[in-house]
Amino acid sequence: MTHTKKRIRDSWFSAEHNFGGLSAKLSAVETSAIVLLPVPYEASTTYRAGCRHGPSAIIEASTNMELYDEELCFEPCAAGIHTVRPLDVVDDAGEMLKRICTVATTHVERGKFVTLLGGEHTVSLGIVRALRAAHKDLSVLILDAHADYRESYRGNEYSHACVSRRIAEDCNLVLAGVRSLSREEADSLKASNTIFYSHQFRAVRGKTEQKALIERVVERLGPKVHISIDVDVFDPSIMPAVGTPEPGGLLWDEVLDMLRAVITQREVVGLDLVELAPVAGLSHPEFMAAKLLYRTWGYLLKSSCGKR
Ligand SMILES: [Mn+2]
Repeated sequence: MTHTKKRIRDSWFSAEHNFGGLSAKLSAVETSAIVLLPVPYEASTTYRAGCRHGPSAIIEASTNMELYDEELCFEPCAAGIHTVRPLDVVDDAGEMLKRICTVATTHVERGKFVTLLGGEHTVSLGIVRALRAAHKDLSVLILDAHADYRESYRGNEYSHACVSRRIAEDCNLVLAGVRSLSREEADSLKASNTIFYSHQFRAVRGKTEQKALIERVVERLGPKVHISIDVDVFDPSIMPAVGTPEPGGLLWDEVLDMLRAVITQREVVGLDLVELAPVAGLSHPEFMAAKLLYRTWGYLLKSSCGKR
């Protein structure tokens, strides 16, 4: 971390409050390849609340992060990252998803790579709808400790606990890193062959076996992919700032290996990162989430250079 960089503590509406604390030139919407859409929506959290504070914590952490990527040897921010003003939140999930879809569609139609920053996992449905309209045969890879595959939960079909079920109704769904689900969810997911459990990753011995398992995940995806990352996919020892932590999760390098493999072998058309609920006194979770986004954009930018 640089010690000279000034922390930016302005309000959401300040022009400087954008991902990476980028200059106006590097964050103008017209010239940015990447558009970040913060959605501090939280309505159906069932355990520890706070994911509505995730977007602001991650963006603030990102303003203290090095913008040179030491793995990729370039500065992904040179492609431009525009941070949209956080969406106004309404309680009604149907209305919230409509708003997300409208804003995401505007940017997708302008050729931007849209990244949604939640908030609770329900928001992913909004960007998936926008991408589905633009790309037929969309596959969605969800990295999550929870299957979230219930038909409805506590009478709410738009609960975070149903998000992958809703996505599977319209897209080819692949779940990875799961370690918490009901028997009914396990039975239906087994039948559709779309689930990779965290214990499968934990059981691999060495890089060759790990690579083979990741290849099986990639093979299940069609040519166009949206990636949805619920940060609770990570082991709680490295990512404690989540509403419902589950032991036995994935590690930093494993998630990067999977993202790198998917991005180099498929056309990734969208991304979201959700469910970070900051913990007072801990800053590594939001730094990790900011770096994860930045690294993923780096993979995407490198990969699209190579493909053209
Ligand atoms: Mn989850």
